[in-house]
Amino acid sequence: MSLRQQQHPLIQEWANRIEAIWTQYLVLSDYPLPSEFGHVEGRLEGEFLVIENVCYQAPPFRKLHLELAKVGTGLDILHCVMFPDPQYDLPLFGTDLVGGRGGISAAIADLSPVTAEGKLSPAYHDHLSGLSKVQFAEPRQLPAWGNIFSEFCLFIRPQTPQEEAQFLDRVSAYLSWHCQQALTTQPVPESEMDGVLGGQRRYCQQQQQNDKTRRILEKAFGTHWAERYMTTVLFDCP
Ligand code: 18B
Repeated sequence: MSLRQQQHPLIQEWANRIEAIWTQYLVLSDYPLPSEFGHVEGRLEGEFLVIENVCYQAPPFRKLHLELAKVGTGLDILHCVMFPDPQYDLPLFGTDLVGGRGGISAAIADLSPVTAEGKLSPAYHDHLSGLSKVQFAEPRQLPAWGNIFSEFCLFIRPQTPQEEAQFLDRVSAYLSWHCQQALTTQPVPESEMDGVLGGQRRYCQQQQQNDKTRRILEKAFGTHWAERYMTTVLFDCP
């Protein structure tokens, strides 16, 4: 049985939808992830940690990364980030689902701005502002490093199957819109590329401060490996 089939149902569904939306809108080709990182296994406090990575490139994205991880039988994780080519002033789409036996504890998705002013473009801002309002019983508080996220960041602990479905619908809408928008976006002039790159770098630096992610990787694979993985596979910057 594949790792995906052993994951929490919401994780399976979100992973399938992400791939379906990518396939619908983008022209995917393989991304050369170092082969040692495709499928990874380690041990965490006597429990097994399995990681499976799927990675593509597709104009105008330099890297589309979807990762599924399972820690023992108790913790399932989905992680996904879409990195645009630095010639495009596009936000970074990122999402994380973390689930235990008690259900999904963290469901996060955002379109995070990369420009110096930390603002989404008017097109994104207007579109996202215009979506119907959604309410969740248990919104969660972002940690301090989360100042990279936009005002449209969803971070919740879903309470019911209805809330799980509502989360999926909303974040699928973010992702579909983002793919369509990306395809019509023009490259920035050379002089603005540094600003975009700087924004992507800042996003990666902040994400690398997520101790909850780092701790799991360190326990299973050691500090050195965790650092390399977080800076080259999860949040690398050109
Ligand atoms: N992340 N997550 O991706 N993380 O990668 N994640 C957790 O219920 C992993 C991203 C984000 O409250 C938790 O508290 C592992 C992206 C935020 O301090 C665990 C991997 C985003 C939090 C993990 C992984 C992102 C968070 C705790 C590699 C957003 C809350 C779960 C496979 C776009 C942090 C909980 C806080 C939490 C683990 C966000 C265990 C190992 C792309 C904001």
